[in-house]
Amino acid sequence: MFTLFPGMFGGVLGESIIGRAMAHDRLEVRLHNFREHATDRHHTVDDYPYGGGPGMVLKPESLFTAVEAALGTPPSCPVILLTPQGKPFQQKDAERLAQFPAFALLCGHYGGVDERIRQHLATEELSIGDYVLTGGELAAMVVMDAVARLIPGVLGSEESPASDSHTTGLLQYPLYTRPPEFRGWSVPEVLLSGNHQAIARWRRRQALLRTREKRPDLLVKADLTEEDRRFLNEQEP
Ligand code: 6GU
Repeated sequence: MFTLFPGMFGGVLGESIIGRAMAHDRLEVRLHNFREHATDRHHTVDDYPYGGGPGMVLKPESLFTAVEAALGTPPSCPVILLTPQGKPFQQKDAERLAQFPAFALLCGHYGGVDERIRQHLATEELSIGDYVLTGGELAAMVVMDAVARLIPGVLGSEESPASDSHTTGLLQYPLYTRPPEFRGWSVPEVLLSGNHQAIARWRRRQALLRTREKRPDLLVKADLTEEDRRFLNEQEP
């Protein structure tokens, strides 16, 4: 991570699954505050845009120097700029990035970054959605978390990513745990039946219905069997 605000990462890196993976050396995250590479007396990292206009622009020098000091010239790993102009980050990007031994995330701030950072330092640009954040840090944490949980040993065996929503292309089926009745609301009978084939069929069908209801865009791209299609057609309102 190359950021002006390394303190923002403390909570995320110290807690829960990511914290455990870091403590067990299954994941390493290096935080680089590139302000430390600014050479002027005030450690300036931003400046006014040429041609005028609102907002400040992140200067190229200290970010280039910080990345090259950490990763060499040119860096041999992906260098990803987080920006609302980037390609929308998807599960397939997380799966792709999880294959690399390392990658760098560059967090922009202020009104934007000098175009030479995009053109000559970043190897790709990612956005986490169509809304604007104050900086790339939260987006970098989202990308880091989504990739980290795909690295072998980061999730426990109880937390397998194979059945994730977005890995299967469908939303996850409904989950229930004890008690079997809570405030008069019962767990679906089939889940208590012990019939694993019936449970698997129910879950698949619930995932199909739920995806059609909430994310019809995903259903179009999902890998459906003849049986899936038949079921959905029968359920048509
Ligand atoms: Cl990567 N950065 C910022 N500043 N805002 C965003 C974003 C990134 N992705 C969505 N909104």
